[in-house]
Amino acid sequence: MNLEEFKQKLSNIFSTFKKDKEVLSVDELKIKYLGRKSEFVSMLRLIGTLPISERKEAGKIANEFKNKIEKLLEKLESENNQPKNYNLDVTLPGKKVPVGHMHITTQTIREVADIFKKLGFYQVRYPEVEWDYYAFTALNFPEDHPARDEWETFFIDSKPINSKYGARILTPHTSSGQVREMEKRKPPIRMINISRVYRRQMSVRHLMNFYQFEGLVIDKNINIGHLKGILDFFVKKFIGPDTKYRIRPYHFPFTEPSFEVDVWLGKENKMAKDGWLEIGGAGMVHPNVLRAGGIDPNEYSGYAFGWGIERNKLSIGGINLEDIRILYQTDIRFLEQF
Ligand code: FA5
Repeated sequence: MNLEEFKQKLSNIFSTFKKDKEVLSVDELKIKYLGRKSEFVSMLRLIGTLPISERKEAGKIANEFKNKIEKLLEKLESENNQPKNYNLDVTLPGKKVPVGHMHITTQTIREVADIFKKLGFYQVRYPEVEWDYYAFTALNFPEDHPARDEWETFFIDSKPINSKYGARILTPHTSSGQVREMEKRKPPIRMINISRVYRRQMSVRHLMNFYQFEGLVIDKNINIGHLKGILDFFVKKFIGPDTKYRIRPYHFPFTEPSFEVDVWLGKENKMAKDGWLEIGGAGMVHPNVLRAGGIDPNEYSGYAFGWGIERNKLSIGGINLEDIRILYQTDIRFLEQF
């Protein structure tokens, strides 16, 4: 090889470098063009084979080649370490990743729990798979009394399997936590039991499984004024300060007297009946229920209320659903509004 051929070879290497820098990364270029096994390094070894008079010039040319490549690599590195035809425009706005949030029911459970916790209630949760005893018998429902039918219960066992507790069921209401709580704790009791309940019901106003929140307060000298005060506070805080509602006499075997509470949603509201939506039951704890929980009704009295989480949420102004079941149809277009 002579100097002329040496120059030509380096110039050829530079031409392929120019093409490669469009497709290879800076690291790959460094290895291919200046690395130990590169063509350039093997050319340096050839300098010693040139005529002595040409070696100095060849060394100078090789040095210039190396500097030129290094400069270009530095430039590429500062241009984001990407080959030029890599299609990335860092100035474009990023893609929005959809962000989920808590389901409307979970949000409501938390809101309700917060309100009652500030009023001195503690939160508990009792079994969803329950004994007939806690859901009915201990709550003063006589055996085979038609009032049980109102709860449209799912039975797990068709026959009673326990002489005291009866059959196993899916609890149809959170009131099953009342006697469980009394067995666990002596008065004063101020529980809020929020749990899932099940019923053989299905309509625009009825879900087959839904949530209830159950308040139970037992202490000395508890009277109906305390119950009304709590319900009034809750309705105004949760639904709104100007909520129109009514407390209507009703019958529950486990409270005496008993009431139902309706909220006025207006005639045009699709969930309401004649403008009113029933959101919960309440009353003074029946003496037989206190006895079942080992509490002396001559010494203590109490009140209880059991309301539906979903129905309460839907009674907030502006939410006007045609069918309560949409809550659990996992329709993102609906859920993302809350
Ligand atoms: C009860 O379940 C009583 N345990 C309430 C109670 C507790 C009364 C303590 C006295 C003392 P009721 O069946 O009415 O009562 O249900 C109470 C509330 O649960 C209803 O007002 C409604 O808000 C909700 N609810 C009842 N059934 C359904 C259903 N199928 N789907 C959605 N919400 C329902």
